[in-house]
Amino acid sequence: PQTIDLKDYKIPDYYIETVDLHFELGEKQTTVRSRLAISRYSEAKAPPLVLNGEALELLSIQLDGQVLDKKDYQQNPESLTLFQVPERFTLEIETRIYPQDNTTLSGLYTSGGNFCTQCEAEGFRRITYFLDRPDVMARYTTTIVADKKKYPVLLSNGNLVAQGEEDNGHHFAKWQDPFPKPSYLFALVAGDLARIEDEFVTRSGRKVALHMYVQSHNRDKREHAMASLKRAMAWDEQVYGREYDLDIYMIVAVDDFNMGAMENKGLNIFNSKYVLAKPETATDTDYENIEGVIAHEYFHNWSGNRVTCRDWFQLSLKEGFTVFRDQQFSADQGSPAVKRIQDVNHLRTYQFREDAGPMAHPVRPESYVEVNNFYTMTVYEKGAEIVRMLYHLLGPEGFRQGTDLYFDRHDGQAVTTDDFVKALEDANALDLSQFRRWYSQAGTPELRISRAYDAEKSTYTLKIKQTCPPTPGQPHKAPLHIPLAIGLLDSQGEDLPLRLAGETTAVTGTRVLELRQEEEAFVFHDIPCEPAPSLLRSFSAPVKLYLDLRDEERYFLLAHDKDRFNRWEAGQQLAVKIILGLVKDYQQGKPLVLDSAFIETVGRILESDEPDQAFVAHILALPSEHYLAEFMAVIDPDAIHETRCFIRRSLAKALQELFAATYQALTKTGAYRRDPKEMGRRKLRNTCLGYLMELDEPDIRSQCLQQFNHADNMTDVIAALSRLVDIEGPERKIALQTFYDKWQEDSLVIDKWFTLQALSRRQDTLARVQELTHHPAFKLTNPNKVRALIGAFSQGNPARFHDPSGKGYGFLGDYVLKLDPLNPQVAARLVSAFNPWQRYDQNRQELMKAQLERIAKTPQISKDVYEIVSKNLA
Ligand code: B3K
Ligand code: ZN
Repeated sequence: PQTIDLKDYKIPDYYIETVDLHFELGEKQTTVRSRLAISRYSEAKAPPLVLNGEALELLSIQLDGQVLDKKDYQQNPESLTLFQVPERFTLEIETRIYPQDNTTLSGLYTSGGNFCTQCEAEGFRRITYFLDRPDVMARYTTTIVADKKKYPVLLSNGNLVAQGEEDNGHHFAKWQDPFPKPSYLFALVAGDLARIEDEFVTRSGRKVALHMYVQSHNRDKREHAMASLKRAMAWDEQVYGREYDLDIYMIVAVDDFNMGAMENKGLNIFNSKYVLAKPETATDTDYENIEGVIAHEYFHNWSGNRVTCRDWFQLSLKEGFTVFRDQQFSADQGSPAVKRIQDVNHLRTYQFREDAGPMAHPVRPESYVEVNNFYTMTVYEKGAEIVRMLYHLLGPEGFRQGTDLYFDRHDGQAVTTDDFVKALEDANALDLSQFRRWYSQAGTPELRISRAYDAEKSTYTLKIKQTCPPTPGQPHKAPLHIPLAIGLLDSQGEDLPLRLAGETTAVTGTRVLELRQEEEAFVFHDIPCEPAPSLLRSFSAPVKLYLDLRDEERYFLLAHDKDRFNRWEAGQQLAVKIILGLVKDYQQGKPLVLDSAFIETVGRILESDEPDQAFVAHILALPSEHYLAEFMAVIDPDAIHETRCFIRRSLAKALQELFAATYQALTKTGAYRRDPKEMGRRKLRNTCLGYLMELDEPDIRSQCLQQFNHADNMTDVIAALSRLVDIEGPERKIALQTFYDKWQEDSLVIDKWFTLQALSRRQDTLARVQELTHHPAFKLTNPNKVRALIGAFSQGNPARFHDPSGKGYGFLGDYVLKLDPLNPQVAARLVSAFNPWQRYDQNRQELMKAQLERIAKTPQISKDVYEIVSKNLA
């Protein structure tokens, strides 16, 4: 397979101004007629016109009304080349495709009997021949013809301009999108779907019809998504001054979808998992995810659609920025500290691991084999962190001025991450040249900090050294421009006023230091006593921080820091240190003993009157096994798992009464509600239940089963079931069967049933997962099912996946190979579970490597899987 390089980017030789599409949808085949108005850009020469196309049957081509002869063009599996074309012309192409057989879920395919599309990144070329690249922006008109009974709903981008009946029971709809767009934002939907209508009035008074389409049995699960959409629309007006621009905004939910959702202009298509919710079937986390994804896709209308990417190397231009926007939005809906904790947890667990492995790449990658492999944690989440750093550096107002200029300057254009930074720079008269390295340099920077207090001079000095480990293709790194938010606490826990040498006034509260050198020192004056340093507040930069705090300082920060993120972080650091210490003991066969100061602290937190109960629950949660693994030179999944379980059990034993009393005290009063307070209550209560279940006592087990049986919402049901799946007692089987019997018709709920079993701590989990792949509800062609079972097992259950026998690896290898011919994108995601293989012991390394080699030498693997596997073996 061929590698595409950023340095080879050239502006297109030809542009397409208008696209007129005509679809005849049928059960067996679909024909697509496209009329393109094309004009040459390069004037000096007349280069051949090379159109992208894959899996297409070419029926005919006409140039300015003349049927072309075979000798006028050349057809390849991936392109169609016309050698001689005029400066301006009309090209008419007719192709035939087979959506019913399209298991890749890219291009036009069917899901549950309905037609839908997914064109990002390169799916449009699977519908018709085209210049399928984001810098070719055209105006689209789309006519859809289909059987009226089977497909009463016919949708595409923009406004409906005509509809009517045809003979033989067919009908048609014609849609016109006034905004020029790249082909990846094209969408079409046809099917039998229920429509739910609402309306939003923009602040300038424009009425926007909001239409949501779901399968009719899901009608009762639509409210939350619709309400979230309206909140997102209002928020984008208030916070970014961005209004919606069409008269209609449509959302369609489908069950078969490769990712979360897609921001097609005016016609978002969603994985039903991110739309459908009612309290009985969706957890609080599901509700939060839906709100976040609905907002994310909506925000793309400006950050992505009105201003789009020049090429796929610029993907973070829209994704990093839009993730940052959805994070801000979600923070504003509930507890900002909790949102930040969740996002940082996710980043540090998965993005840091990616950045330290064979797939490490800059936020603006330099090359790819398959662009779909670059919809990564790095492009999305680290990309969002870069935008967040800009926000810290510019402040809220400067940042807003920058984004206003960006949207203004580039509306209707396809641009680069550099254009984004330039707009922020120009609006603020600030030099961001060093900052730009964040886009081109891969790897997680490390900050080593030492501190010194001089009582005589009343000065406090922070010495900071920054480094960044080498990553594939980047052995040496240059220093970055890093915003480091800090506070210094006096003995009462109050922030000291901070004045640096040379300054006349002090700043009270958090202050942002700007690091630029490999090594630098900051000297603070008038510091009356040795302070406790609270560094990297709210995680102001995506870096690893090394600072040798004493335990008592961490306990102090956990109790007093004004920055709530750092309070949580102090607790996490304590837990990491204790767990890693015990991991060593475990490896050396020593008896495990849990530090009593830690137990006391956990007790105090449980008893505290902190009103944000979700925040308390996060403090009580031990770092995940994956996150702990990041701290080990050679990852020992058994030791991590056993030690972590030991600590949970020890805490439960020591604090049993307190956990039980808290669980009782947090019992629901009144009817089910879903607001931040109630969600926090449920979260903390279920945290207590989780600890109590570590004791595996009959009384507690029956209490858990009781909760499982009587809860009126899925959050509490899942919390109970996720503990029951670990135990040996009879309650496990009973609960799993009850759950299945009750929800077997609800595919999204059954996904949860698969996942909980895949995540079970039990020794026989792999055998059970294998058995479940033969369950009638499991479908290899449905990505949600694959992720729920195989994805959860291989990426969410390290103790069982990394069984030293290698059986877990063999199982994953088998399924990668089974899935690859059907859906390469999802197969590539699965195989990525092997990415950190070199971080394990010799035995596991060899076993994982054997699977990678087996996959690599399988004939005809997709370029998606090939790219991941070959980078692993390089
Ligand atoms: N832009 C889409 C992702 C498309 C992924 C293609 N493999 C969803 C999103 O990020 O909003
Ligand atoms: Zn996105």
